[in-house]
Amino acid sequence: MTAERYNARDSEPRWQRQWAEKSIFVCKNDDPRPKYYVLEMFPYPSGRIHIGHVRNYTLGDVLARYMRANGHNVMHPMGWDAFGLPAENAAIERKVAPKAWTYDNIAAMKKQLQSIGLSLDWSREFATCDPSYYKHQQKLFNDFLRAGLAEREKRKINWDPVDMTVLANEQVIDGRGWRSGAVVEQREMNQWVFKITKYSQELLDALDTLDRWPDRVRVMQRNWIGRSEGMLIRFALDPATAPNGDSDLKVFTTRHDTLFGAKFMAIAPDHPLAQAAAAKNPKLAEFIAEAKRHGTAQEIIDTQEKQGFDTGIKAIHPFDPSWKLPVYVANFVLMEYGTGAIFGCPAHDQRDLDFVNKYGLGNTPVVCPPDVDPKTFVITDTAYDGDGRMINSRFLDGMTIEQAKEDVAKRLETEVRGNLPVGERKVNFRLRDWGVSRQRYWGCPIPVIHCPKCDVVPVPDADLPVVLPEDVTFDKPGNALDHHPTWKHVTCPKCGGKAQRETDTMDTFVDSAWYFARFTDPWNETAPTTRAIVDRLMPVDQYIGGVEHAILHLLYARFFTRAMKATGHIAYDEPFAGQYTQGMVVHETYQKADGGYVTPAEVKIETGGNGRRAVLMETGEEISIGPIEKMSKSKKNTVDPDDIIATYGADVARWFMLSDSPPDRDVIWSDERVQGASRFVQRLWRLVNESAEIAKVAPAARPASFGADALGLRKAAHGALDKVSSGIERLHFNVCLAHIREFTNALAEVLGRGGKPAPDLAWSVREAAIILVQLVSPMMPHLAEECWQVLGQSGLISEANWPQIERDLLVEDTVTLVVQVNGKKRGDVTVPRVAQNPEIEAAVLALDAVKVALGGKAVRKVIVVPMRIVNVVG
Ligand code: ANZ
Ligand code: ZN
Repeated sequence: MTAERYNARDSEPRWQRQWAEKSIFVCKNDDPRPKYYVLEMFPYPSGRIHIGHVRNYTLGDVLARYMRANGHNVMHPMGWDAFGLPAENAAIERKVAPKAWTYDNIAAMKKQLQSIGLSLDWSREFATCDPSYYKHQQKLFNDFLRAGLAEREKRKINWDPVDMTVLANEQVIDGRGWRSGAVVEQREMNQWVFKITKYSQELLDALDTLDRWPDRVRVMQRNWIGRSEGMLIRFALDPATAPNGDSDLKVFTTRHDTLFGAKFMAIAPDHPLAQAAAAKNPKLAEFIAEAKRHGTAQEIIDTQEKQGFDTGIKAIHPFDPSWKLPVYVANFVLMEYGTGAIFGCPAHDQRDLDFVNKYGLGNTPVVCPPDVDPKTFVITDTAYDGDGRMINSRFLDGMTIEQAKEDVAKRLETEVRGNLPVGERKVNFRLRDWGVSRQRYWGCPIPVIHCPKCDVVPVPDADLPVVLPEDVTFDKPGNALDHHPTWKHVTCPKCGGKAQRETDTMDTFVDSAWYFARFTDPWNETAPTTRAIVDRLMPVDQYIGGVEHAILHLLYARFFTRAMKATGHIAYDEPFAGQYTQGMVVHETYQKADGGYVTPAEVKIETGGNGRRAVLMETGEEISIGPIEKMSKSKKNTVDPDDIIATYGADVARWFMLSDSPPDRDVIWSDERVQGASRFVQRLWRLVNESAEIAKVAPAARPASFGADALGLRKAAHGALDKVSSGIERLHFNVCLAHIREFTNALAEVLGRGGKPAPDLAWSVREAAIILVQLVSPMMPHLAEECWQVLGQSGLISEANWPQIERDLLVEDTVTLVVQVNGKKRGDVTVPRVAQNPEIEAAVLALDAVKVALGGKAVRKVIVVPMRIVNVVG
């Protein structure tokens, strides 16, 4: 009998309704079973789910369903990262209120997410723009402020002089305001910062404990924190040349061993000494203004040409009072790093070398590579930053770099000028404190009040939340909170006088730095967390998201965890025990002769003798097939999840997402392969229906013994069960799918034999079909529920326990054979089960024990008794 085709459109909504009605994915905080917390990075409510979301949430869902079937109290929540600029842009462009726009988008995207069949606990849902969420964030801010973990600091911001507004970095395009086109200025303003640098060393050290994080993410964090061991050295300034009587120039260096190779000093354009010198030198002032116009951010500095301006100031070498070094203002020295000043050693630093070659300052090598003659060692265009011995360095000559560093450090630490040591050892971090002030409306208000008498006064905890006003207008550029007629005018909580609210809101990275902790008890109205609950449900056991968040989001979350611990909100140290970065969904691009892009839906792919060609369906025009790229609207190479689900069903989309590549690699979207996934769904459906017919006549009780056919099938079933189970635990989903396909073939082969199976085989077919359906249930849960019914199983498969593996059915991949020489046991050898005699013989003859026993005699014969013994006759 042939079953009807599986109809996803009918089946999927039906099961989704049942799951929701029975609340089976709701996690109870008092559930006594071991907890397992799976979390995918929550989405920004842009309006529509894209295919990358489908991949992200499917990966997490497979794990969540698997852990649930394995007896865990699984928490798999979902929420919305809902503050941010796009809502304000929509307000400006389309005149819709940011709040309405955001919540409408959330409603639309929630429907879409539900159509994917994810096992989410929606009872914990919140959006970061809910006052009931950001109220607690404001409380955390207050706590951090009291604990010295939040501070006010003068910071540079991007100022648009035409729109008279502060711009986010993303709003500065090629140095100009995105809307006005005006050249953006850097201004100093008071900003709130979180003191993440207090934890620099700890954030670095703890990376070593995160053994379930990808190495590349840990490396990226390590580099971002950027620990350097070096020295601060005070160079004396030649009094005859120093402006304003400055006597010292302090530099940070990691290469104090190279001091005798110094050729110049360089300071940042905004270094105080540069400012002082510029006051007397208009040309220098102009140079500095120009450098600042280009920006002083690291990325800009790395790409622009190195330029300097000789200030005329001279610095004196710490080991030789007669040695004077020119002080330049240079566009490659950052004010924000170290001391904003360096000594340049061109022979051993490429940047310094480029600089001296441009200004004719020459170089002296002071480290000679091993096996190179110091007399002939010269540097021209390529600096040498490798290992070697010191040369041209007076008392350091002959030392290793490390010895020279140590010697210099000891000397400079003990040498005193003006009551202070000339040098001190210093550990420097690249990590900066986290500036969180944003001059924007759609964000969490920073809960402080500025009073002319009392200065900064936190809003009392009892008065939280400070709620965003909804009656705002966006007709003027800048921060709508600032323009609001009444919102910012308040009385000071301390003195009762007239005061003003802070109108800055928090960086949206703050919202996402602790939401995962809030999911543990989003119902707590009085505190951000409930200690007894959060400390039990956290950390997140498996966090999954895009690699674009490998640095900032994950680092901020790790900082927040420490700050929340310090202020008594939690007890654990790290938020994410396991972390996984998934690859992107990519697709071919298609271009017309005129260069315009066309969507995959408009293109027909033809495969023929000379490869693949693409034609535009409407006109038959030949289209060129471009490179495979990340899906993007501009390249029109996107596929809409709604279309895919409507055409094939969510299970097919899920199966495809898991099948082709390991989850951390990019997956190439291909219609042909999606159709392949769809065919597999129908095949599985047919096989399960056929198996169900046999299952009906199978004995209920387990047979006492199994014949060869039945045993073969059982081995295939339990082998697949074993491999898929461990594969899911390691997130090797593509490998799991390959094993499932292989097992499906084994079952199909048995069914294909036809005839009436013996009772033991019939029993084994039923067992195999049940296992097969359970194996696919984390990946294709709707199809699995439908099959579960066909097989006459009770309840929902989403609530069923994972099948028990019968270990004695697991076929060993290798066998161990006894090795004899002339009939006497000399050892044993382990070979692949499938190994043929020549391979076994070679392995045996390579054994030391065999060589010794043969004592140089030639081998006459090797006898292999399959699976048991190898006898070497010599
Ligand atoms: C002399 C020297 C000689 C250096 C040499 C390097 C090689 P990391 O490892 O990243 O900490 N430096 C210090 N402050 C700087 C600033 N504000 N802007 C630009 N460069 C700065 O790098 C430390 C090195 O970067 C320091 O060591 C300094 O140059 C430079 F053969 O001092 B070095
Ligand atoms: Zn006051």
